[in-house]
Amino acid sequence: MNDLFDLKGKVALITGGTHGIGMAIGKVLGNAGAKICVNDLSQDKLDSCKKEYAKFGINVFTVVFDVTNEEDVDKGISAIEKEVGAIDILVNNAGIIKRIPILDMAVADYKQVIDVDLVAPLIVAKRVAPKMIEKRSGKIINMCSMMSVYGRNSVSAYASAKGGLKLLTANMCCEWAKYNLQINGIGPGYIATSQTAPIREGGHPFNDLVMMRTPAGRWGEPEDVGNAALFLASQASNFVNGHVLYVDGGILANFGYVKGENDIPE
Ligand code: NAP
Ligand code: GCO
Repeated sequence: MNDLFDLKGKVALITGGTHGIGMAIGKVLGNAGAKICVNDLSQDKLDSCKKEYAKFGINVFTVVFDVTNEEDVDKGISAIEKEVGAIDILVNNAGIIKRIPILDMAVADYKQVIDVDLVAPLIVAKRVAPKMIEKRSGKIINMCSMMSVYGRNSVSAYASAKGGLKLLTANMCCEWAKYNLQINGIGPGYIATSQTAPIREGGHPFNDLVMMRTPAGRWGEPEDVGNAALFLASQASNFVNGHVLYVDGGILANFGYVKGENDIPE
């Protein structure tokens, strides 16, 4: 059973893996034996993440590149292929969010979120998939969201991107599954990271909403997502394809509120 989750000899790239969900995924896949590569926009963040990974015995390979820039991505992936090896597991994790009501949002802001959260996973996958296809083996995990299926006020750009990423994942599956590539998404619910800190900390009312709407009654931890990524990166998921695995404490299953026992009329 353990061999199914053994990633020894595999090379994994987690984009934006210097903290948050990406780092949690890097630690779990590294702990399963994969050689971990991460990129970021910032060399400083890459340098400090090296120390954090090292605390877990993971010697991470770091490379600076902007996932939205095709030339940058090509140079970055070439460096990984030269120094570490061809990528077996790609986690398209890098992402941004802008919380701006539609009428207040500049089109440039909308386009920037689409570029990072939807176009960049295409750019990176287009660069990585050909070698996976040659090898007839590869795992791609696109970081979707519960906003791949739900909207909410102020996150139109983000939800548009994550909704598109759900169907880009399906289309990668349609075109590449025949080469033994498994391309799936992960749809985290509300996870305690720097991205959600503005709506979670300081008594923000959104925190109460998440606590009431999430049957598990808590925010997710990055490690909750990391564990799901191990399944989708391993042999255990070889017949799972084009799927989005939601890691959300049950929020998508819940129309109602959860507040203690029977506080809300049935
Ligand atoms: P985060 O803390 O904001 O981390 C995002 C990472 O992406 C950062 O390392 C960031 O680097 C990197 N990044 C952004 N733009 C980039 C670019 N152009 N090129 C390279 N790297 C770039 O977010 P998180 O909460 O860990 O989320 C990670 C992923 O999960 C995102 O795709 C997010 O949409 C998704 N997600 C998060 C939640 C949640 O509740 N937290 C829920 C569902 C989905 P810098 O720090 O240097 O900018
Ligand atoms: C928000 C949050 C969400 C989470 C996540 C939920 O402002 O609603 O940031 O978008 O990041 O995507 O799945």
